[in-house]
Amino acid sequence: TVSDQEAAFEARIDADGRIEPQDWMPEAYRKTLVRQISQHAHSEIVGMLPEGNWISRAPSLKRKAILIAKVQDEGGHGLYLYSAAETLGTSRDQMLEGLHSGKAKYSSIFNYPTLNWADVGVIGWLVDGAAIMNQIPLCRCSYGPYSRAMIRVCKEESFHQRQGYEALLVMMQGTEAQKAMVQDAVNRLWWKCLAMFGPPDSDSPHSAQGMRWGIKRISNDELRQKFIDATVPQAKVLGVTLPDPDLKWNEERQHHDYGQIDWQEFWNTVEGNGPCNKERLATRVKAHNDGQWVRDAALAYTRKQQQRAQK
Ligand code: FAQ
Repeated sequence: TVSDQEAAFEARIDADGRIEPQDWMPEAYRKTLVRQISQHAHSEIVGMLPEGNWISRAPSLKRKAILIAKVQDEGGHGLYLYSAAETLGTSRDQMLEGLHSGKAKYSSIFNYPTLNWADVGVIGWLVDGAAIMNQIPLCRCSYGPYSRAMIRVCKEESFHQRQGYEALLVMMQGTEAQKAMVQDAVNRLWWKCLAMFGPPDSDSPHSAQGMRWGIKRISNDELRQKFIDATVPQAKVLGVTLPDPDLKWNEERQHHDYGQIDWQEFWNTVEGNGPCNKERLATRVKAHNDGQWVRDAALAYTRKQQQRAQK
């Protein structure tokens, strides 16, 4: 009966076991996973765009090769995640329809422009850095396919983070103009990266249930704090200032205190009104439509193969 199945599910969650696609699960568990995985997958795919804009303008062959590899990795992450969502019964077409119609969410961070080359380095250092901080606990998420996808994603993200930090270290040993570019990129992106962890715990509707189900292991605010504590010494080595006058070590808490995040600006961006939302969505829809011939050709080829096999 359903109540037996529910009891088995609860027992598995309590024992910190994994739920697999063929297992019974409450509809609300399935729904929340599809919501989060869809949002995560779309973030990877839309996240290709701000950096993709710099592939043709990378300052050297080496930087260009690294950047192409990184952007390709992000496409790959999107595909693992769409596959993970398929195991929950939601097709890739359904998810793409949600993205292209503006209904589905993706990370707020990708709605800000990349204005100079240092933005590419800062995306690696801070955006991938924040992504890793959030995704390491997801490697222990209760849903098997999602947790396993995260292991490989995290390995690749850590290469992304290192390449960004290294690119910035080189720029910080360069000319005054190069150093100013790095500082400018940090100034524009720092606060947006802090918002990547989601709203404060007190204002996060999905947190309590997500924690209860072992989808979320560490809360939004705790991860944000860990990220800040890890980043401050890295900024010092780099020689940049993090743009927050309230940022300082609190001996009693053994953490850094920090200033107020502009949550109104965050929600405004999440709701579709950030500086680049329209441009990002239009680019994505165009890329999808321009790729129609590839999907048509692949389907025609498969059909031909099937017909031949039947003869
Ligand atoms: N942007 O109740 P909560 C990357 C939404 S990394 C937009 O706290 P939850 C790698 C949230 O969906 C970025 N929306 O929700 C890369 C919910 O709305 P809904 C992607 C946000 O799910 C690097 C509402 O606010 N990583 O792409 C954001 O418990 C470089 C209430 O929030 C992931 O997605 C936001 N920042 O916690 C690629 C990781 N924050 O669904 C390219 C997986 C919250 O009710 C270049 N996701 N919202 O309409 C998660 O861990 C969680 O979903 C959270 C949010 C922590 C993001």
